[in-house]
Amino acid sequence: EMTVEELSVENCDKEPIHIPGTVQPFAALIAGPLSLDTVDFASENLAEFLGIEAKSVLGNEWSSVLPDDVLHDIRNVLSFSTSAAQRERVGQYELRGNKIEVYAHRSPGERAIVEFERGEAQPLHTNRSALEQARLFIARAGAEQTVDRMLKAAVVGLRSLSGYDRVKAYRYDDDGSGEVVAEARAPDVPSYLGLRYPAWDVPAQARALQVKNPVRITSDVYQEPVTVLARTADLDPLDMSLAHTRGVSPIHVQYLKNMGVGGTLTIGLVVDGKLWGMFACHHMSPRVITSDVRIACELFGQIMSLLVKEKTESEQVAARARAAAARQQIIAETDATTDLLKAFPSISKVFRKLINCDGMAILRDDKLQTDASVPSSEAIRAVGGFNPHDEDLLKGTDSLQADGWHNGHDLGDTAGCLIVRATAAYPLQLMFFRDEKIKKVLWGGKPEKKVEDSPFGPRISPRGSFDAYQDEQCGRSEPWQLFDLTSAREIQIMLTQITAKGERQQLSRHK
Ligand code: BLA
Repeated sequence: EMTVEELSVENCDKEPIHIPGTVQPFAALIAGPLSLDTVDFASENLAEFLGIEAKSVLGNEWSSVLPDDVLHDIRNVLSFSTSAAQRERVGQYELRGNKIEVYAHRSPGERAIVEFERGEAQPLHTNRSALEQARLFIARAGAEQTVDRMLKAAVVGLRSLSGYDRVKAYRYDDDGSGEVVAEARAPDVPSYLGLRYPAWDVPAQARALQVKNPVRITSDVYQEPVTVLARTADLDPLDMSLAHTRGVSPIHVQYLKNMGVGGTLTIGLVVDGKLWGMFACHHMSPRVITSDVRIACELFGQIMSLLVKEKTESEQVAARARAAAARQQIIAETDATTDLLKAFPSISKVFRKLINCDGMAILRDDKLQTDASVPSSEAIRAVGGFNPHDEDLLKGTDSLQADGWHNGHDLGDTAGCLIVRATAAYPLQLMFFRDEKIKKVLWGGKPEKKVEDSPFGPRISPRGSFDAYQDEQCGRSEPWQLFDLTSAREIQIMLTQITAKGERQQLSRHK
């Protein structure tokens, strides 16, 4: 196991955050074998919830800690959980004078983990129940037609449901970096809308956990972590992947402090089993929301994930239809490949609506026409260098530099390129270019002052993240999405048809 001293920005993806050995003070836990014979683990704050000292229960039977009816209910919950375990509510009980909410799940390694939270309901700021609110906001967000608009409505709803000061929808790129794409916030709270973060900020193991267990609460960045005591030192560490009270990584706590945040709630958005994004909720002061609100937020996130998939698919269908219509239009107006070159200035406008890019070129033999932001003509010719052995009619890269396509010629602002060719044998190609991403990234809110003296170095701050993001994304464009490839495929068909038409016309002219 790593100590805090060994942690640094270079190795934070190695921190075993699923076995922190601590819980957060808002809840306590005990754990042991599924048989509930012995208590192997107990958090040091157990007495605050159950009135029994943690030290005194280690090694005892569970029946000496909890009344029979509670144990009976816990057994029931555990027997229903499959190995893809879910944390489930066992019930609310009066335990030594305290109202206690009890939650149980099977942890990886076939252990029972039981979490105890305080039962007194925190008054919501409306008299609607959390579930009613979730239903209402799901309906409102779901009524929007596109993913972007849905997320804008979703953050407003989730802010109302969760009560956090600032709620952001964050979208991951394939490389684990990401962007704040929607935000709802209290008026006096700084905005993070449009900000980008490097993959480091949510390291790989934390992203993997967001898939396993989408709910993550950090109740108070100033809290003292509570140690989880083990019966003996030789037990395998307790895997808290699915526990809500899992202790927080010290390096992440520092990051949140540097952001000026007191407490957070994060809900992972998982589409087709892959992490797609998250809702990140920040409160300027510490905040614990009751488990039922947390669960309503989780449900909200699950349904948003499904709707992301649904709306992405219908956007895809619409894009395909638009591309097909444009294809028909261009084919009708063009009757030979030469004409495609001549018509390029007006046709490029149609293309650029189909494929989101910063510039375009058409290259036939050595004839070149360009529109908007493109690399030098030498670079275009090098990139488009016709190779009759290359069978790919469609190929793209988000980094010409990294993929070595440009032979060292000047790329200007360009970083990414998508090439569409008529046929493998015919040297006609359309090229779509994208500028380097960091040239376009805006640092939305005023960058906070750099935190130089944080124990983990200056990287752990919003401004430091931006510098790291710039390093990480240097020489890259936005990646080409499925969306772009769908349109590109339509354009490819069009090129083939135009080429065939041109060849037919030439043939009849020669007759
Ligand atoms: C975890 N970092 C996280 C998590 C988020 C972020 C959402 C998931 C866990 C949680 O929500 O508490 C980052 N939060 C963000 C970002 C936004 C946000 C990008 O609201 C944007 C709006 N973090 C770093 C660096 C390291 C690091 C450099 O920036 C390590 C060197 C570590 N981040 C780190 C670790 C975790 C984490 C270890 C896991 C924390 C845990 O679960 O205990």
